[in-house]
Amino acid sequence: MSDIAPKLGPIEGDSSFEIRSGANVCRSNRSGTGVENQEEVKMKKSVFLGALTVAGMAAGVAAAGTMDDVKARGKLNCGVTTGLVGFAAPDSNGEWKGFDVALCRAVAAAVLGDGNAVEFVPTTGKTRFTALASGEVDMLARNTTWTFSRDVDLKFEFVGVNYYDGQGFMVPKSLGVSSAKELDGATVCIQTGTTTELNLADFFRANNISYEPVPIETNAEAQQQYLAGACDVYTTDASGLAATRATFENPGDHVLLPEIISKEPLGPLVRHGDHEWGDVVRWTLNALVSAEEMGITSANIDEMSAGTNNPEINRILGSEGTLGEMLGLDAEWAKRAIKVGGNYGEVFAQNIGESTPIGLARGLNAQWTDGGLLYSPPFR
Ligand SMILES: N[C@@H](CCC(=O)N[C@@H](CS)C(=O)NCC(=O)O)C(=O)O
Repeated sequence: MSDIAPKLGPIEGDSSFEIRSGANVCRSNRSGTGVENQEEVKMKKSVFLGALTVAGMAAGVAAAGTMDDVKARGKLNCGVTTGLVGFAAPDSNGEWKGFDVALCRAVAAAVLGDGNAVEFVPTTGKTRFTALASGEVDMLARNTTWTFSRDVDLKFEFVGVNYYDGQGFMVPKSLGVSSAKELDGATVCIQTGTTTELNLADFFRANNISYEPVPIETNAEAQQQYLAGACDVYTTDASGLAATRATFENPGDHVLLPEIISKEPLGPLVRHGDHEWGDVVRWTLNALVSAEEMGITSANIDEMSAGTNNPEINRILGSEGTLGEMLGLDAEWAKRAIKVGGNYGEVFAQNIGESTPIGLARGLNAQWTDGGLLYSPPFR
């Protein structure tokens, strides 16, 4: 971790840094009813101090020009999770695989011509923002929810949404619970520094029920604690619950409760102020989404890039127009990005889709043409 980490994270023993709720760098309280008024007052003070620190760092680092740094380094430093199978985790050969990993590789292929030119930097819910603000990573592709305070206060730029999600609850079937509203008095495993922590407090408060948080830092730890019975419930993004349950020995012994208590638009982010770099990451994601909409797949991309009778496909794949040049890249940037892992739909199907153990339906993540929310702006 970079040496500026302590500036961003909560400082032990300094009560003014106990909760950075608005910025989602928080420590759980164990009072059982979520965030209390007294702590909200402290939060305001710490958010102000934290914002100054982060703004200073982000501005300093962004001025350097991330694209030039990445090109000079010959490698993209991509911040991912510490491990969430299907989204980002090393396989048995130590090779990073997953839905978020595919986006890192696509950006590396667009900028550096090589989808393997990526240093995957594991980050937790707590360390991810420090890693990005300090310049330790060039981007985050890590189950991170786009919120007002992360954008405005922490000074990051979410360049799009690659997974529309919401927060859910998982319980052992043996608990006999069928609704989150029946969880009064439950112990809840929850990752610190997340929106999850804040939504949980809101949900229990709104329903006038109490809980005992069991704070944990990584998904691996959550899984361990939950399976050991240290908490009755595990709550996080519904996609994360599905991914975690898929790794259990007996997934059928655990149920996801029907309530989805929040909106969690998950997407890649970069530092505020470096628009050239933000554009590259944004349009790489858009290229994967548009490719699916237009029927460009890893199987037909070579053929299509020779030219088709659809001008937008030609502009994406570089046989017409100068979009690559406008980005500071060559004509084939998007072709390379799409070729690495396929279009958005291929990446989804291969890593987290219905035919994988994670088994996620496209749902909100279907193309707008299929009733979903995926909608890339036009390539023109
Ligand atoms: N989307 C939420 C939660 C993100 C989060 O940290 N999720 C956990 C649970 S699915 C995760 O990705 N853990 C992976 C890890 O521990 O490295 C946020 O942005 O705060």
